[in-house]
Amino acid sequence: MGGAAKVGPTTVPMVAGIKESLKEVGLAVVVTATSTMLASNAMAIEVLLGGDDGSLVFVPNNFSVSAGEKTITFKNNAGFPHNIVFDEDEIRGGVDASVISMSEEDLLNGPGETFSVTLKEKGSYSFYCSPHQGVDMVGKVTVE
Ligand SMILES: [Cu+2]
Repeated sequence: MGGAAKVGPTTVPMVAGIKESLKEVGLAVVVTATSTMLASNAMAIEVLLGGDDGSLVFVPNNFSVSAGEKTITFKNNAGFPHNIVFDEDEIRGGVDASVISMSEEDLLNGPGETFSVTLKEKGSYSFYCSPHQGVDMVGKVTVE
């Protein structure tokens, strides 16, 4: 309890101090860099491979991102191995599915393994997990 009580009084003066020193160019640069870092983290979207209940699904399986701004990170959660293959017949024309996909044979085998992709062209893109396509492990992302 004593330790927790100290946090408030200690934190408040530090924040006030940073705001006051914004006039100093050096510190202003540090503050700007920190804000940029937070913004880019907020731009990422994480899609879980496999539901917490072990179901063979993408979570979420239908979502939107802004063109070229968000990195989509697919992360092994349950029921792996999984992979992510964009359907060449169901993605925006002119985009090479093989460039944004894992290969059909390539698999994420371990817990927490990831595959990331950034989509730059607007349109809708359907994707599937090749080991589980037969049980409808499919998803769709709309790039706006
Ligand atoms: Cu799968």
